[in-house]
Amino acid sequence: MTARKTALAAMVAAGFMLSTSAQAAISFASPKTYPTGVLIGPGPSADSMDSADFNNDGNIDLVLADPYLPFSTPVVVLGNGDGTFKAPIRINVKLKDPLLGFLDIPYLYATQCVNTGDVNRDGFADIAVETGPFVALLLGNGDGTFRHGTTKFIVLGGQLFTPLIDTNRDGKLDLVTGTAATLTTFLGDGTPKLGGGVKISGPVGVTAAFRETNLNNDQYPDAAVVESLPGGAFFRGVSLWKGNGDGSFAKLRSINTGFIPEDVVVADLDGDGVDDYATANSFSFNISVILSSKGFAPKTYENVGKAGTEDASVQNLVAEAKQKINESVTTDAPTELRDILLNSTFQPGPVSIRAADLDNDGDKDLVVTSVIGIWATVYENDGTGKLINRQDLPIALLPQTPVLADFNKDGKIDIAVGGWGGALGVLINNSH
Ligand SMILES: [Ca+2]
Ligand SMILES: [Ca+2]
Ligand SMILES: [Ca+2]
Ligand SMILES: [Ca+2]
Repeated sequence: MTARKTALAAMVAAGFMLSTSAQAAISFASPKTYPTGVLIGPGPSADSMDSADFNNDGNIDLVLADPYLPFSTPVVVLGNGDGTFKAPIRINVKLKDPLLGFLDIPYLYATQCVNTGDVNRDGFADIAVETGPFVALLLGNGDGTFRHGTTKFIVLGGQLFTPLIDTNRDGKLDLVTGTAATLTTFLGDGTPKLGGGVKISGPVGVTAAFRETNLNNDQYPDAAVVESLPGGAFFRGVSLWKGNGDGSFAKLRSINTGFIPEDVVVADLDGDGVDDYATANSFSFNISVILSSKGFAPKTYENVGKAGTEDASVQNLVAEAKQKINESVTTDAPTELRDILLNSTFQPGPVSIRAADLDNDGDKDLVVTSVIGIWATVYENDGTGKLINRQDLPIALLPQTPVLADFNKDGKIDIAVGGWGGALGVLINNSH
């Protein structure tokens, strides 16, 4: 109680958003812990844990990177569908080194990140990993086991991520990763080989996270990238990139955040139809919330009028906005994206941030894990992007990348996160 009062007082003192309005409270049951076999933890990569149904039983499963010890392949933890998890299974796949070529060797460098998706479109979830100077694809067999898909050489960049995104909307997943001074996209051809060619985007500073976003309402995914920007937002930025539709991206602008962000989450936090952003700033010990409005997306302007209005002034606004959007995407001029930057109060070394509607009230709430501590910090969204009712929930020792999903199929989003000591902490959502 005292701690809560102190936290609230600190929030008021910091001028952070505070609401006294009654809200449906977010609550979680006491944490349960399951073994992962990943002793030091799945690592600080923005994507050190992910989820998919690997054994096709309808239950959400987890995969964790094991980044610290050589020969450490990822670990799969199968879900029982009731919020509990089975014993961990180390993925037993050899990596064919594309440089040496003649050897099937275990991973030399351990796995730094994991991202799931069905690359070869066989209905079974696959896993993309980064391991040393390689990205590799582990093909799911649909029973919780995997086989080697492909391995590609990369020139290492900063923090590691391998999201599987259909960048050119051809129905085939592509693999995007951060490389030295660039972003590299391996275009998928629907086969296990990711054989559709390579696209390079840049230049880019040292990258820490890559998330899909929508900047301009065209059919192609855009990107929010956590990036240190020499000469610009040095060590403190998230940059927004327009997807060119061919697998490459063009940087439109950067936004200053707190110091050394490690992760960014994309979510429409204020309900205006435009993506907003929040970053986990590991060295300013806070999170930044960037509310976008009247941005690249004309949708905001259309919302100026009431639904179905024929008001000419609104139509003019829309036309004007579209004109500006066209200008902004064809030049490097500052865009119309207006951001409101709000920094939270103290977080002990926040490294990961995720969004989901935890109380089923229609807005995305935030979950932050901090690598110095034992907590998943939950912020309730009041529907306008203001974060209220902060709760620091014990979940695991030095918790790293959380996965938000409904593990027990009760319609409420739960939290799982791997931490040190081989522990998977799970918080089951029991909000009313
Ligand atoms: Ca499953
Ligand atoms: Ca597959
Ligand atoms: Ca909510
Ligand atoms: Ca649930």
